[in-house]
Amino acid sequence: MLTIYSDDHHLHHGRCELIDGQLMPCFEMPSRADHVLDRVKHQNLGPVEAPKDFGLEPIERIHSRAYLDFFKGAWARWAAQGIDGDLLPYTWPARTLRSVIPTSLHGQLGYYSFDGGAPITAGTWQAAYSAAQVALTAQAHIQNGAHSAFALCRPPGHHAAGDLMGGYCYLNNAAIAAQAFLDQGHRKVAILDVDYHHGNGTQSIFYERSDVLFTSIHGHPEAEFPFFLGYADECGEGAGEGFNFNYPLAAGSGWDAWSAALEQACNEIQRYDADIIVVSLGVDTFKDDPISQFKLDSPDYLAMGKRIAALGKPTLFVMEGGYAVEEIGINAVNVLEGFQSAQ
Ligand code: SP5
Ligand code: ZN
Repeated sequence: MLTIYSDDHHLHHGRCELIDGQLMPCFEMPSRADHVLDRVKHQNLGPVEAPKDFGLEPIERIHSRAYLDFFKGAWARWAAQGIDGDLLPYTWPARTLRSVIPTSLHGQLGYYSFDGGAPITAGTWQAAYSAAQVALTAQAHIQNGAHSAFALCRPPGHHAAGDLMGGYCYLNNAAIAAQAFLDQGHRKVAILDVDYHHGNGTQSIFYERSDVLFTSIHGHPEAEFPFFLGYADECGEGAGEGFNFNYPLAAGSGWDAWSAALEQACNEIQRYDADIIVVSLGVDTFKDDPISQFKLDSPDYLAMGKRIAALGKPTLFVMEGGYAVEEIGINAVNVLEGFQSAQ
């Protein structure tokens, strides 16, 4: 399996995120992707290539021009104020407030974000832009006939909506790739989001559409981030009704409960008869993940890959979360090896 990887992810190294009432060192750190790359090489998964540059156009199919302009220019505006530290929001247009777009940097930052977990640093735009190109390059490889590819994206993407950053995510790499498949002639793309957290950004982007089926297995939002989306009764709206499937699971869930949900998601993907599958591959379902509450063990990820392979469709894997830094490589590559072994 071909892996697409860019060193540009090192340009994004946030200092702190707001978590448990404190500014804590970011769990989403550069060594995550380094460990995955090391494991890809160690296991001889296949060649590793740098991304091509497809420009902004395929990104603008998912994200608004205003959001992209803000994100691209935010650091320069912040640096001009001469304040030390990352750019982090602190006020959001919650209920009773107006969703106006203020002129001030922090006002706009609140408007274009939903949590205090996605700091903007000097290199965040470039890293996120390159991660989107990683996803698009892997997408192009499948478009040209490959059965699978691995987009080793960092920063991750599935929490990012059309004009919203948050949850360590800025550009929705999986959604950008899914849209590219459609723009290049495919009719139906299924997204399988296996990250521990609900992919609220991806769901919202495709919620009123039937050309992308969204399925997600995740910690129940009653008790888990992102709290305000990811319930089982969210089924899609308008033309998208019946094309959104959430499988929220209780804290402490292990492979038995998780694989039962995977079975249901796979049955929906089969019924949908997708041309292509995009997997939002988070491995923060691991038992030792520092911010998550599921109990999957490393061999379970091999079984996960095998089950996905049994769908028999061309499959693009897009890296999302996973914060047990030492094991993230083993677990992510286990999914890919499980997939390959079932070919
Ligand atoms: C891409 C991705 O996986 N994003 C996840 C963002 C999660 N941010 C909020 C984490 C809150 C964790 N709370 C448990 C803290 C344990 N001390
Ligand atoms: Zn996650």
